[in-house]
Amino acid sequence: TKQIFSGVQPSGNFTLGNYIGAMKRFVALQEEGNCIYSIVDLHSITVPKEPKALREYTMQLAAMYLSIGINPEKSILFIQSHVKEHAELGWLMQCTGYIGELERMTQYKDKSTGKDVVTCGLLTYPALMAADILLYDATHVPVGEDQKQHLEFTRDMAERFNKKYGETFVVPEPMIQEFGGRIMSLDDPSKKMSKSNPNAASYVALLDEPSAIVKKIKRAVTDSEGIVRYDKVNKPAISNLLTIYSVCSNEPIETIEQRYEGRGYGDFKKDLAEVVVNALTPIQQEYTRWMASPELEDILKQGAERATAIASVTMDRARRNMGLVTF
Ligand code: AQP
Repeated sequence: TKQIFSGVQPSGNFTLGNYIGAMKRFVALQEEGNCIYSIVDLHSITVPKEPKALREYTMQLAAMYLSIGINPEKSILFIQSHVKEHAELGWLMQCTGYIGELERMTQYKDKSTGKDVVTCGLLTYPALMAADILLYDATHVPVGEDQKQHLEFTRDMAERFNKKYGETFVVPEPMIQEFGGRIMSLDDPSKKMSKSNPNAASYVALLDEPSAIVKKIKRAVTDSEGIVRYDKVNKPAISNLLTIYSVCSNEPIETIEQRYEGRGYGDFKKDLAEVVVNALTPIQQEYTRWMASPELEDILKQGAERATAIASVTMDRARRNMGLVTF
């Protein structure tokens, strides 16, 4: 059976990109193996947050996971900082990876360029991510395409550690969708849709009101050809909108292309907004329910216990193999 691990950062404003690229698949994967999903708060503090906002985002993400259909009886859902082994193995991974490898990461370059101050954690982020995955002997890791390089690093760490200290970790496989693995910004199809983009018109947030969704999609960048056709190279903006349409409506691209033959972008965008609103409305309703639910805390506590039971075994093995004394 597959052992599946993935995480999302509680940095607020979860976007359609997060949903289509990663979270939507988390739900389906519950039928394919043992799933372990984390709210990776330790990752989110690599860019310092207001304590109050971090607390809120964390609980909001927990509610969001449940709202999209993560079943806590099937899957383990937990807050990363509740399982201390993440920080501990993260350190061992920092002592396994090299600075040069970390400095080459495009996410690090993107997020550090032009900043007055950059935390140490932003650089060592991939070491912590490697720990997250390796702790659970994950065989499969569903992520968006932006995480591909970090996944490669995780595999390198597992192999390097195993070679040096003996068989300790399972080398995981990334699961990146060819279609939807990289949703682009609405205002610039050359940039990925990102929740930390200061321009809120660049993304659809999962919790956006219908009227905001309609407005954002109406304003989305297109091209001057006026033909609804999928062509990632020459028509990146329309291809991105088609991808969103297709995933949210569960219809193949060709069906959608045919529907808008001879019609302009106006009709297409109007319907796209409706499709997105229809996909998000039930999630938003569930979300309101979960945010008010007293069960939320218990689910996370239980998740942390179940996660610790697995992580502590791997941690012992890593400690022992590396030569840290264990009694
Ligand atoms: N635009 C995207 N298209 C497809 N997948 C995406 N993911 C993120 N953006 C897109 C995937 O969502 C999962 C959770 O992401 P994360 O919380 O770890 O943060 P991130 O990858 O750094 O995404 P953001 O939205 O850009 O967040 P910020 O702005 O805070 O950095 C991951 O599997 C990711 O691949």
